[in-house]
Formats: sequence, structure tokens, C-alpha cells
Amino acid sequence: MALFYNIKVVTTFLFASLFFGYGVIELQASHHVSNHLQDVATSQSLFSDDQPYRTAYHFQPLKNWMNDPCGPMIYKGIYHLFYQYNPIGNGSPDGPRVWGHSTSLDLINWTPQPLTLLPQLEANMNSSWTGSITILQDYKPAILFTGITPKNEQVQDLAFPKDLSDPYLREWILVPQNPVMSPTQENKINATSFRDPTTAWWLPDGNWRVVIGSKIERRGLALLFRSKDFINWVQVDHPLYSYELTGMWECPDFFPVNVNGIPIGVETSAIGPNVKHVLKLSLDDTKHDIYTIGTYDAFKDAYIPDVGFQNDSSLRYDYGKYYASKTFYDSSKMQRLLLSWVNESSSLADDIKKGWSGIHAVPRRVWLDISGKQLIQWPIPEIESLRINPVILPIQLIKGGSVIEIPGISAAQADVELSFGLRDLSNIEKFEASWTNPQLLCSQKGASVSGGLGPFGLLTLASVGLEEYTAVFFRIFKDYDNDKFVVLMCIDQSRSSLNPTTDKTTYGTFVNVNPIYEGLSLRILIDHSVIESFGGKGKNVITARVYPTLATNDKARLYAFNYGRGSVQITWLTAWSMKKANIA
Ligand code: DQQ
Repeated sequence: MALFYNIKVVTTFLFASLFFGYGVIELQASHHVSNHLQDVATSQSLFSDDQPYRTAYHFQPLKNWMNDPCGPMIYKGIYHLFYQYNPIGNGSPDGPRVWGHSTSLDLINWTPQPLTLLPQLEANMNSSWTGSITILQDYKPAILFTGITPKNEQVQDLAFPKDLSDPYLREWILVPQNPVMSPTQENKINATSFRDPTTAWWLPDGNWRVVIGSKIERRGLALLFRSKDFINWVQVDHPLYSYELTGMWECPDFFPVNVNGIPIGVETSAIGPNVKHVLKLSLDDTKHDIYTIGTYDAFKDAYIPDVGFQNDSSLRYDYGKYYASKTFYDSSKMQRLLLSWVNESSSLADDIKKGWSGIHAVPRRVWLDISGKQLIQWPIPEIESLRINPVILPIQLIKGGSVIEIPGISAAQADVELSFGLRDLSNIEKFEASWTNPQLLCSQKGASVSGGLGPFGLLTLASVGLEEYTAVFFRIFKDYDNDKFVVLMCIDQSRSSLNPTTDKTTYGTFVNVNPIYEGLSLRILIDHSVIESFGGKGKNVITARVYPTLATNDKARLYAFNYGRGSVQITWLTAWSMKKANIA
């Protein structure tokens, strides 16, 4: 009960600051906007020198710690986003979890709703961890989530809206039968490794299925349960899938995608020859969200990945910072959308100082590439409604060793699309067969190491004197053994901040494109302390959190660069300043 009381007190405090804090930030910010950013300023860009790392169009609560997205859905035309929220401790993770809740009509502007899934029963007395929503056949949404009991056991709980006529579904009630799935001696599930139910899918045998993340020793498990009525759940005698030596599988996600590169989403219960299935796992060991593409045999209740599990070299949604992601089917636009937590790269002390931690990535549409071998991701088109003042760079050659400023945009709050063309391959370097780890290759050949073709790309969140910048770039090699080009995409964060305590890991990935025929496209969403970079029209994505000390707000700059020996051409580049979304 003590915990419940604390949360109530904290909640009251939180909502008081929601109302009073907003105005404070607005007043401070308006003094720090320079002239050329006037349009951004009038569109409510609340640049604040006190809080230079708060984002303008990425989802984040006003304060405190946030992690996993939970139960995203569209219901009666309103998008709902829930998230793991620690109502105490400023930016520290230490404390209980409840569900934060916001609603939206466009997935960009959000209205906060009251916290929910506060302790109601023994089955969630210590916390309400991650879960998903399923819309049942009578069009009633149901939350399945992991409750933490007073003994710190993980159990699965069920909750329904208290009042279905409330368009915002503000209150959720746990059913008295909770927990609806528990670790027992019989099922031999470890009570500390049993969490994060997926959205359930319904099969023609009249049963729902749901997957729960787990492990036995070092074997990761996607445990399968079935139920006719959504209340009584029985464990299926085999997991949907499991793999040795992968550790705990958190936040599993299992969903169908259309074959043949059709970019239309599919409802979660769809089966049949026109769909493949994706199994995504958040690996607790590495904090990577990896996925496999395969076939779901509904009769055997088994998932068979096409190329087997690949552990460290598995496909990833994102080769930077991106964890505990979750998709949902948006029936209003027939699309599958992907949401994710993007953790901080700053120290705990810095997080507590700024009073918050954790943002969510811009929602991405996901679909299966025509090759059937990987997913494609692209930011939802609604984000483009925030674009203003486009700056278009004419086609131009960038000679080796040059840096060009892209002027006239709010470089701390921008959306940039560009494409490179390769005209001169005479300098191309040989790709070595031993270079199997793209992240390692990117860190060995950072942004300042000159090569044949590359590094070329953008210097984002750069200070005027280039004391600080985060380089997003490509290097191109020729693999003579296989007669193909190899495209390496990197983010070098080593110069991202003069603050010595931030994590400055270099990220990297190989992009499967032919740069001669297809060109090399890049889209970068820059938002104060986050950079989301989409290479090869959404084939590979890298997200980074950076904390410049000089290149903040209107002091940030954007440059194109080429530190390679050979020239490259910018075939098109448009950079937009971005307005601030309403995420109060
Ligand atoms: N976060 C939740 C867990 C989940 C983890 C707790 C993943 O349910 O496994 O906040 O980030």
C-alpha cells in the first residue's frame, strides 16, 4: 500500500508540473532564438538553453524516466501510446514502473492522459511492466502486461478499459482472475524470466495465441500460450521458437507482412500464402533489437525462420540505439507501424540533472523488401507536416577533402534528404574478406580517416569551428572476389560532444544497395540530442543520442563533407527546418 500511496503523491506532483512547467519553458526559450530561425520560433520552437537536449518532435514525457513503448493501438480513430514510466527519481530508472499514456490524431502531436496500471492487485503491486494491446472480436481492447508481485515475481495480467464510452480510455481495470499466466513448479518457468506479452493473434481453431519472452539458462525462449476466452490461458507444449546461447528474450514481437514488396500492412492474425512472419526479439545481453523473417505454421504452432538464427550478425531494425520496440497494425491506414525506446547515452548523473531520460523514435512504417530478405523502414509521412523553409542544394561535385555548409536551416531541428552519385571509381579500395564486422570497420576507419571513396556524408549537430560534430557517412569498397560493391554506413560519435562522460560508440552497418545503379540515399532526422539516419531508402537505419555542448539550438550547423580521395556528387539535397510538435 505504501508504494501505491507514493505513486499517488508523485502523480499529483507530476500533473501539477504538467500544467505549470510548460509555461516556464516557453518563457525562457523565446529569448534564445536567432533571426534566421524566426519561422521555427514562431512555430513554437521552444529552444531552451537550460534544456538543450529535449527534443522538439520525438515523443517524450515532460520529466522523469521513460522506457519501452507499450500497447500502441488505434481505437475509434484515436492513436494510443502507453509507455514504461518511473514516476519518481527524475531521470533515474530506480523505482517502480506504471504505464504513461498519451493520445494523438496523427502520431506526431500528443495529449497526455493520466498514468494508468497503478497498483491495483497483488498481481501488479510492485510494478506494471511491458505489454501489448489486442482488440478482441467484440471490438474491446484488452491489455496483457507483466505485473510484478510483492515477491518480485513476473506474472501476466489482463486489464480492460473501465468505460468504453470514454474516447481516451483513461482508466483500466485489472480483472479479478489476475494473474492470468504465472510461473509454477509444473511449467518450470523462472519467475524472473517471464515477461512482455505480445499482441495476441486469433486462429481458426478458435483460440488466441500470445508469446511471452523467457529463457532457460542461456537459451532464449518465445513461450507460447493459448486461450479461448482471453482469461484462461494454457501453455502450449513447445515454444514458438527458441535458440541457444542468446540469453533473455525481452519484448518479443510477432507479426505478418505482405510478400512481394507490397508496402501495405497486415492485421496481426493474418495467415496464409501471401504473408511471411517476422519474429523480433530484444536481446537483454546486447540491448539489440534483432529480427528474423520466416514462416509460421499455424497447424504445428511453429515458426521457422528462413535463414536460421544468426545471433550477433542477425538483422537489426536499427544499428544504433533502439530497444524494446513494438509494432501495431494501423487499420485506418492499413500500415504496420514500429515504435521504439531510444535510451540516453549520457551519464546517470547528467540524466538526473536534466530531470528526464528516454525518448521514443519517430514512428516508422515497416514492410517486407521485395527481396523477401529484410524489412524496409520509413518515418511516417505525418512527420513531414512539421517541415518548413526547404533549402535545396544544387547538384554539385564535392571534391576530396572538402566541407560545404548547408545554410539557412535550424540545424538542431531538421529533416534532411539527399542522394550521392558516384562518377569516378578510380580511387575505390579493395574490400577485404576479413571485414565481417561493420561496426568495428566504422570505428577503425572513423570520419577523419581518408579513404578511396569515402568517408562522405553529413556533419550534423556541428559547431561553427567544428570542435563538435556527429558524422553520418558512407565508404564504398569493391569486393573483387564477388564482383560487387560494398557500402558501409557509419555514425562516428567520437567528436559529438566535448562532455567526456557521454557514450561515443561508433555505429556501423553494410547497406545492401548497388551505389552505381541506385545511387546512395540518406535521410536524417535531427532533433537536438537524437539523430535518426535512414540509408538506402530505408534498408538500414542507425539512431544515435548525442549531447553537443557548443552546437546547441541556434548555434548548431549542418555540413556536407567528403574526406575521401575521390570526388562524389550530391545529386539532390533538400534540408528542412522542423517545427516543434505539441508533445506536452
Ligand atoms: N523493460 C520492462 C520489461 C522489459 C524491459 C521493464 C525491456 O518488461 O523486459 O521496464 O526494456
